[in-house]
Amino acid sequence: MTKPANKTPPAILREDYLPPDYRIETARLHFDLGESRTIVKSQLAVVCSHDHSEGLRPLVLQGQGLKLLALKVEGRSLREKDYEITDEALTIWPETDHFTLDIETACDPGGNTELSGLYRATGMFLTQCEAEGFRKITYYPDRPDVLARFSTTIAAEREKYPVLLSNGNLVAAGELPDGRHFATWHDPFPKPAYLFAMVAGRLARIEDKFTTMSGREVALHIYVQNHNREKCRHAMDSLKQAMKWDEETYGREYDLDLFMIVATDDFNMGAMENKGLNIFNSKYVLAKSDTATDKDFQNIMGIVAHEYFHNWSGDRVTCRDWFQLSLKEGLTVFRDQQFMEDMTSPGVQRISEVNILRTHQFIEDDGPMAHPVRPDSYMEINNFYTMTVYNKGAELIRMCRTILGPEGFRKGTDLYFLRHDGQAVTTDDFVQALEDATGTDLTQFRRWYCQAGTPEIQVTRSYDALAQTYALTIKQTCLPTPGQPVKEPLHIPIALGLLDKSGADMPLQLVGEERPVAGTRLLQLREAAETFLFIKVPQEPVPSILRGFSAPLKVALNLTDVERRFLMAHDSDAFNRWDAGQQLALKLILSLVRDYQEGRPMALESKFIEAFRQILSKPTADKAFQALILTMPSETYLADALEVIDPEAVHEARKFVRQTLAGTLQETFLTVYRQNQDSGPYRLDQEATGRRSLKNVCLAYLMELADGEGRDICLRQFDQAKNMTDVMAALTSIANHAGREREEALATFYEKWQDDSLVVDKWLALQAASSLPDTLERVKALTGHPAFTLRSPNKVRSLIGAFATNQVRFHNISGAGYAFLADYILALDSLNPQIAARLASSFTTWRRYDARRQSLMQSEFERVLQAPKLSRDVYEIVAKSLNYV
Ligand code: B3K
Ligand code: ZN
Repeated sequence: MTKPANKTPPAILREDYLPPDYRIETARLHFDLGESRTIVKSQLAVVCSHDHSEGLRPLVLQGQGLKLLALKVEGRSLREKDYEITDEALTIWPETDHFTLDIETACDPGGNTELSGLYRATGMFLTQCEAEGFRKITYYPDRPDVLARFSTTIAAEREKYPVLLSNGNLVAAGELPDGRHFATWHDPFPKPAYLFAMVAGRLARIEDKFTTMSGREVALHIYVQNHNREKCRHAMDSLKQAMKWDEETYGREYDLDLFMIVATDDFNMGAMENKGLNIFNSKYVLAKSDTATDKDFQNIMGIVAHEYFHNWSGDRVTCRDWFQLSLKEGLTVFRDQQFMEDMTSPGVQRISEVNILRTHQFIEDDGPMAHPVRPDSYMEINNFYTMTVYNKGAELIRMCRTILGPEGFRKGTDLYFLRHDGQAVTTDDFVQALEDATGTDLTQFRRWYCQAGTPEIQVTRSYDALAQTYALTIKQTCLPTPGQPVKEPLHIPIALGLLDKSGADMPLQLVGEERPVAGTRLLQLREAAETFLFIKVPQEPVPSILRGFSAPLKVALNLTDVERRFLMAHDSDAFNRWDAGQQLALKLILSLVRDYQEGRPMALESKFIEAFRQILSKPTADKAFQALILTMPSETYLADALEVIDPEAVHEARKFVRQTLAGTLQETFLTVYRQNQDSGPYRLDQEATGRRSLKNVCLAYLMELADGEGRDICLRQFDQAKNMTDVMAALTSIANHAGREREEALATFYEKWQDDSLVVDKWLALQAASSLPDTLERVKALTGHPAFTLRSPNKVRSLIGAFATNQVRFHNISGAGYAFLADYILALDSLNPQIAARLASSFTTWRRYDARRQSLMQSEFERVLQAPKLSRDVYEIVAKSLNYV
């Protein structure tokens, strides 16, 4: 097929950035809410910000899907010849360097299925403005470097919309004729339009309060639908913990008298940090132990904290342009990770962060959409809310902290917040503040922001017994990525330890140093290859490299199995203890994959089983950690290690390992399962959640056996468990085994929970993730189920999204999974392009598969591209995947 050049939207380039020509000092908005027609009046105080000695430049205001009703400058209506209007913008030619602009427009919130801008869903009016939704509400300079003080009046029918909210503080409210009422809000902090929010609806309010470190009282309000009012306690507690933590850890105090969270079922993403008025997907607010899993509780805590932390890292200091997105997202993800490390088990939390990075971000960095943490170009900014910008961005901040040390880093962030408060800045400004506060040179470190791709370090070691020296030679490489054929060496912090024969960390002394350092130490790699020479090393150590995953890269180091088992048993670093086990399992499963592919019988070596048995049977204080060590690497992670991905072989080999372990160690699994039963009331502390994880890992292994006791235990747990963690663990295993019990359990579950939308999402997702051969048929049938609708992003993610990440079923060699996904990308594209584009991303790894699968996926891509009208969102993903642009 030839490249459809005419469809290609223009790329926006970072290097084209120009400061805005006009500032907006104040924005006074008035909303007259109507379901199919809402009138927005906007009064802007406009001030010229360019040198106009040669004349004033035109003022360009972005706008989409709006009907212009009136336009006045200084109170005088403009005639049609005085302005220009296109599908994207309104342009006027100012005659003075400051003036008042009045704009009146109409929009249709009821017809807005994109859930961007102002929309109506589940009886509420809501807004979502990041990144470019404000332009769907009114004509405005919709860019993050235009900061204005907003006042917002909302008028609506009182009966249907008793609650009217916007950013800042409530300054007036009252009655209007015809059963309508109004509320006026004022936000004293200048902000870009992407942080604007407005909500109107019939909502219940849950209240609490927080006293800040300077003694101010802040009212905390969570708004939900009335039937959900009992499910907000955990979110509220998480918010208060986050507020306190940010004061203690970063010295950041909340700045308004009121902080609000609104929960909605209809939301394109997780949540949004609008100033003083966060809007959340209800999935990340609502939880009770019988409806939410331990993982849900944890996600709520992390996301509530994340959005709250944005108040400083995002709202008070914001981004100059969208290429700088990681300025706020990378920093805020890092802050929420640190918070979770402090609130839960740091090792377990770090493992889950690295798991996400290695299984998803590494793959993105290796594919057609690979981009630097600070991208250089985009077609549709919504496609760049990626793992790279968020999670790799957070790793960059973590590396800065490792290089500067905790105190230096805190000095750096203090300077950053002080220097840039109220400004829209760049990632470079952030790094500059760290440098200025500590006198550290991060020039080379900055390359991490502009180079895409996952680097690899190759480590070779040599011990000289006579000289008692130990040399580590570390080489760094990074493969080319789209548009970046050559990579420069990065500044890489490598935390490491050397273990002596007893398993203790040796004191470490590099040649030229006066005295040794105890425990973990930091090496800073700057060259393409460097040798680090340790002296006074009395015996050959076992190296523990990249402790705590101190840099986002791959490590090639030829440890023996014996050394890996030694690290698993002794490493003082929890992350490396876990990773030694993962690398052992990875190597083993990959060799079984080859056996499977070449028709040899698969067999598991007894040493592996023995090591596994020891971990399983040894009582451990941190049971959540124990559960992680007992979990085999995911199919996605295993697949990524193969030259050509073979989803079926990966699935079979992994299953074989699990079945063999279950068969050999059945009694031990049963004992550990029983020992970790908890018949008392539900608790959410680490001890209780750890027990549940360990017990449920055992249950899943036991369920691998066709004739074992596992099935009965699992059905019993499903019937009797009082908390959703245990119910879901049982039902997930049941859904992976065909038979009457499966159908009954799924039906019983739906019957019980059909009115709880979030629980129904779980029911859809676990069926879509099942490894059974009939999964696609089942998913197709579920698209016709009354619980499913294409209009709800949560439902689409739960069913279609979960299926698209089901390695073995989605990639079935028939290609039926691909055709199914492409149909849904096309169907969704006209309703909600952001969600359609997210689904399309599941195809971006297509070149990693065999020729047959490649060609099947490619033809689906081409079918999508043939669509007469395709959004910029989907177009960019598909065209870049095919190398057309
Ligand atoms: N900043 C929002 C994400 C907006 C996504 C726009 N497509 C949530 C967050 O990262 O906190
Ligand atoms: Zn964020």
